Amino acid sequence: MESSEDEMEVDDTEWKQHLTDSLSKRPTPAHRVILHFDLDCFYAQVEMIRNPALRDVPLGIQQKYIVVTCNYVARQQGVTKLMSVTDAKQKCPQLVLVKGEDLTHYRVMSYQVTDLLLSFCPLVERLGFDENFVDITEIIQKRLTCTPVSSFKGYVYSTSTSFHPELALGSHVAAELREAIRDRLGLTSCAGVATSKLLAKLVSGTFKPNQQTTLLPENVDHIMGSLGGLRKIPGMYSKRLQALGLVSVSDLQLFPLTALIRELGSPCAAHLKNLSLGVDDSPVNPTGAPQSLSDEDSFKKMSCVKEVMDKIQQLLGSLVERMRKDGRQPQTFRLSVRKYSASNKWCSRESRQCPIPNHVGHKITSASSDDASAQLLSLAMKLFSKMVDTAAPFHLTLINVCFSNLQSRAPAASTRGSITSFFAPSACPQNPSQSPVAHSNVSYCLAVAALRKIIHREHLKNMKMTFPSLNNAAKSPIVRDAASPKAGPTQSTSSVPADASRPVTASRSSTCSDGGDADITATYRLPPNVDPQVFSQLPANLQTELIREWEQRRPIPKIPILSRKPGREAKDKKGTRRRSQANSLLDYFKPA
Ligand code: TTP
Ligand code: MG
Repeated sequence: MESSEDEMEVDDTEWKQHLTDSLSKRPTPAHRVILHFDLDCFYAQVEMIRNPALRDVPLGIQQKYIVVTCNYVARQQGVTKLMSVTDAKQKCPQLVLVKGEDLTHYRVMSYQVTDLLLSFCPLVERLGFDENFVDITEIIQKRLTCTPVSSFKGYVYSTSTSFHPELALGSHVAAELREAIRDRLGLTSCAGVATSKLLAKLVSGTFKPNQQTTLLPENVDHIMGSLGGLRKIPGMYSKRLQALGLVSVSDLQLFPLTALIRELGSPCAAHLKNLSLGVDDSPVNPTGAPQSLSDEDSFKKMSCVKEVMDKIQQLLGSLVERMRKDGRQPQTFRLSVRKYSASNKWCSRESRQCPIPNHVGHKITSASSDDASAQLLSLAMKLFSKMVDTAAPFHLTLINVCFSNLQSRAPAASTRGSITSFFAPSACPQNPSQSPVAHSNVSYCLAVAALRKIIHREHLKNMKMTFPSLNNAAKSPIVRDAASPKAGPTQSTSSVPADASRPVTASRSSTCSDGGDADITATYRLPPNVDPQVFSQLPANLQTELIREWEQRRPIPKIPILSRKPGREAKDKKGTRRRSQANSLLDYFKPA
C-alpha cells in the first residue's frame, strides 16, 4: 500500500507539472485559432429548404414519437428538442410535423457543408451531422500580416479590455464562412471562435440562432465556472464522476487528483481534470471519407423472425444504395441488435460480423445491388442466429446493419490478363517504409503476389531482356521516397498549403503514386503482361523492391556495367544471393 501511495504522489506531481506546462504553453493567447460551426435546427432547416412553405410555420421533425428538433418559430412557442410529440402538440397546437426518419437529405446536406469548409481549409473535423471544427491557425498567421483587423465580428464572450488580433481575425473568418454556408447552401449556423476545440464548442451556442461568439483566454475560467453540470463538457464521463459525488464542473476542478487517479487511472484523471479547467490540446483531426456506413432502426418491441428479416431487408435496401453511391467496396458486414431486459431497459448492443465474399461485395457496388441485398440478408440472418436464440421468446429494441473496411475499387482492367483488378488504391500501405511482407491487407498481398508471379514467369520466358543497373534504379523516378513530390498525394486544390507536420487522413496521405508510367516505361521495360499504369500505382518502395528482385533474377546483361570497381562484382553477387535468400518472396512462386 505504501508504495502505491508513493506512486500516487509521484503521479500527482507529474500531473501538476503537466498542467503547469499546458497552461504555460497557453499564454500566447491565440496560439491556435479553432472554429466550431453548429447548424441551426438542422433537420428542420433542410425540410424548410425542401418545402419553403414550412419556413414561417412552427415545424417539428418527428422520429417515432419524439420531436428530435424544431425550427425557431416552434421554439418561440415552447417546443424544445427531444420533446414528445404529445407534449409538443400541447405546447403548440399549430405545430406542423414532418417525418424525419429517412436521413438521406440530412446526410447529403451535412457533407455539403463539410465540403464547403474543406474547400477553404483542409483541417476540418466533422462532429455528428451538423457540427464541424476548423483549425484556421495557419490561415490566420498568413492573413494577419496583410489584413490586420481592429475589431471582432459577432459577440465576444464576457467583457475584456485586451485585444487578441488572432482571435479577432478568426471571428472575421468565421463570419465569412457562415455567410458562405448561408449563401451557397441556404443554411444558417452558429460559430464559436476560441483557442481549442473544447472552448470553441462550448462558446458557439452562447447566442442562437445565426450568431457567433468569440472566447478570449482571460474568460476561460468564467465560462468553465458557468457551465454548471459536468454533462455540459463534451467527453466527460459524467456517470462515473457522479458516482464519486461530482456533479458540477467546479466539483471536479476541486476534487483531489490523487482520489481521481485512484478511481480512473492516471491518464484519464489528468485528461478530465484538464477538461474541467478548460485545457484541451486535442488537434483538429481532418475527417476523411467515413470509415463505415451503417443504418439502424429502433422500436418498442420486435419478437418474431419474420419481422426481423423484413426490418433487415429494409435497412439493407437503403444501405446498399448508399454504398453503391459511395463507390467503395465493403469487406466486412456487421449486424448489431439491442435486447430488451426488464432490469436494464437500454441494455447495450451486441454485434457479430463476418467478411463479405468478394462476389457479393462486387454486386453491392455494381448495378446488381438487389442481388447483393438478398445475399447479405442471408449473411445477416446467420449472424442474427448467433446472437439470438429464435427457438426461445426474444424482445429486440434495435437493429443496426453496418458495412466497414471500405476499400476503393480498382479501375477496370485494361487488357485481358491484366492484374489491374488486384490493385485498389486503399490497399497500398499507409507508410512507405512499411515492408509489403509485413502488410496484412489481403488484397494488397494478393496483388503483390500476382505481380511477382507475372514478373517471374516473364523472366523465365524472356531471358534476353535487358535492365538498367541497380545503381540507376536508385536514381530513377521509380525509386522515390515519400518526400518526393511524385510520391505525394494529389495536390490539394485548397489555397492553404498542407503542413507536413499536421495529421492527415489516410485518403490524403495515400502513398500510392499518382501515375508516372511514362517515367517507368522510359527507364524499364516491364514484362508485357505487367500494365505500366498499374505498376506505377504501387507504392514507390514496392516498385523498387520488385525491380530489385526482378534484377536479381535477370540474366547477365548484354551491356557490361562499366562503373564497377574490380573485385566488387563477386562481393555484390554474394550480397545479392544472400539478399535473395533472406527475402525471397519470389520463392513462393516456383517456375512454371
Ligand atoms: P443539434 O445540433 O443538437 O440540434 P439542431 O441543429 O436541430 O438545433 P440547434 O439550433 O439547437 O443546433 O442536432 C442536430 C440534428 O441532429 C438535429 O437537427 C436533429 C438531430 N438530432 C437527433 O436525431 N437526435 C437527437 O437526440 C438530437 C439532439 C438531434
Ligand atoms: Mg445544430
